[in-house]
Amino acid sequence: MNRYLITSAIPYINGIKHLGNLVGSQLPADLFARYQRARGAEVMFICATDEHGTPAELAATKAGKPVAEYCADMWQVQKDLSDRFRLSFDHFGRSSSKRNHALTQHLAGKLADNGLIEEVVEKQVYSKADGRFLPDRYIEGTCPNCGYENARGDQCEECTKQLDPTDLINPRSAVSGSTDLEVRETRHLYLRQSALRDKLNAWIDSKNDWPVLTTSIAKKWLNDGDGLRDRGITRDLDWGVPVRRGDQDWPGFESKVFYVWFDAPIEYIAATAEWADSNGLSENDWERWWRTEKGAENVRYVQFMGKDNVPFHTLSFPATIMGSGEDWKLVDYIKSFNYLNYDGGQFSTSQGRGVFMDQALDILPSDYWRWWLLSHAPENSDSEFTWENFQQSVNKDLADVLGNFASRVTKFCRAKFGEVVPEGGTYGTDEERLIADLTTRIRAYEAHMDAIDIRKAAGELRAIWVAGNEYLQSAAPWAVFKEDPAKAAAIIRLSLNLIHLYAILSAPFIPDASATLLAAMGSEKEEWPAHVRPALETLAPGQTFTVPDVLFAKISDEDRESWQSRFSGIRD
Ligand code: B3M
Ligand code: ZN
Repeated sequence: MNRYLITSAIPYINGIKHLGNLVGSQLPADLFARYQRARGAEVMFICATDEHGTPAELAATKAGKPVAEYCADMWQVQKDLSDRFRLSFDHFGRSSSKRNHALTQHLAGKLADNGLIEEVVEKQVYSKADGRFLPDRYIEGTCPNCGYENARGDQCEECTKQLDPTDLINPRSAVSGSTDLEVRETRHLYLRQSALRDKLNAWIDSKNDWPVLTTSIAKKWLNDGDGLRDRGITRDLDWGVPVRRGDQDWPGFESKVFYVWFDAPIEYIAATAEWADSNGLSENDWERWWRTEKGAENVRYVQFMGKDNVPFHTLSFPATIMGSGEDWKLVDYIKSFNYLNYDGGQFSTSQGRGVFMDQALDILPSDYWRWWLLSHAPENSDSEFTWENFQQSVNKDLADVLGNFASRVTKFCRAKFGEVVPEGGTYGTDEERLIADLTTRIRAYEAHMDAIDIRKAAGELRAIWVAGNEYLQSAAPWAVFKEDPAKAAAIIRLSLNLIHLYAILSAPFIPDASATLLAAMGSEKEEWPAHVRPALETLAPGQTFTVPDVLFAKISDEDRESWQSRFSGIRD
């Protein structure tokens, strides 16, 4: 059996995510997980909240809560929203878990044993006004690489370059805005990534099937040399994984924690252990996903993330894994995404610009969003959300094509034959042509889904829905019925089966609508259509069904305009 380990980049705990975040990692990962499950694969789908580091501390301060309490509350908020978006994680963990503490400390110990950790006295920015060091996001300024003015101390969002706080031009404190800063000395642990350059290079070079977006970013920072500069993996912060060497103290580091980007990817592994713990399972049950000597060599590991996360997943995290010398599973395929923009600008958490997950669900159910976001995923370039485009996609694809098909077929059947699959009649050339067409299209759909070409997969699914509509239009059972009711019965029987087929094929994109259709068709069979002809005989004559409620309501111009103005400003 195929086995897939699927991880989504773990969202920072610092607030509710916007739709750009959602489409850049969690949602496409869910699409792939649902699809592989439907194809009969064994899937382990993992996500978590990223709870350490400056983003968490800054957000907790802003919310006026102790950071541990803030994280616990916000985990619940994010968990509820991911449930409501139908993100089908096997486990939604927390990077602050005991498991992650222990595993992070363990891996740091292994790296040290292997000579890959160095103690360095480094220069850090200290803010006199704030009375503290300003690591990572505590400091903002101009990116030395691209000139972006709001770059943060750990990374420039604009050009994806990993930075050190001292690299920034015109630096200022993110806490107080103070520019009264000085450089002071402090001791930190460095990961000697540069020692792994050849190994990493060879590894990336072997990944010739990866998306260009992923490899181009990885190679850019690898070849530029700078991406593999040895970097500090500890910080002068209170909140985080305490620095320890395995289960031993690390002398001189008692009051320091590991850097958030050191422990966050380790949480992919730790969250799988949390999954086992919360299901009363054994070590072996999770290790078979992660340790090659325990079966993980037969697992295909796929990661999903936004492009700004690529350097950490192609360089730093693999350096941790490789450097440990242990048999941890390395990623097999990294699907990365460009940015989704919002109505002529950028989505922005810090500026509260765009539509956030909770707001989206306040106005429409998740399937509407899932369909638009996935069918417009920013795969090959940045893409843009506009309300006009959203209205058009929902009204055309979901309401006019899929929803209307289900409604016309079931209502016509109820009127002429009752709420039961009619018997009689045989197939003619129209039906044979449809079956041949669907066979080709479903195989193409599978190929795009297997390749994680999301827009192409959505396009093929839409074409599959359109094929049913065109068939119905040309077969015209309402006209045929008068002359040849048996033929009309055959057309309708086929069409009812098409609804069932659509429910199965569409479930990875729009799980709720699919469940509604399956329930209406009164069928529990959810088998993936290996062959179209038998799949179109799933609902046998005599089987009862019900007319489903309106599957997708159209978005009116008034709604569109009111949402457009409601979400034009800045969220408080
Ligand atoms: N939390 C950044 C983000 O949410 C970061 C991802 C970590 S993946 C290990 O985009
Ligand atoms: Zn930059």
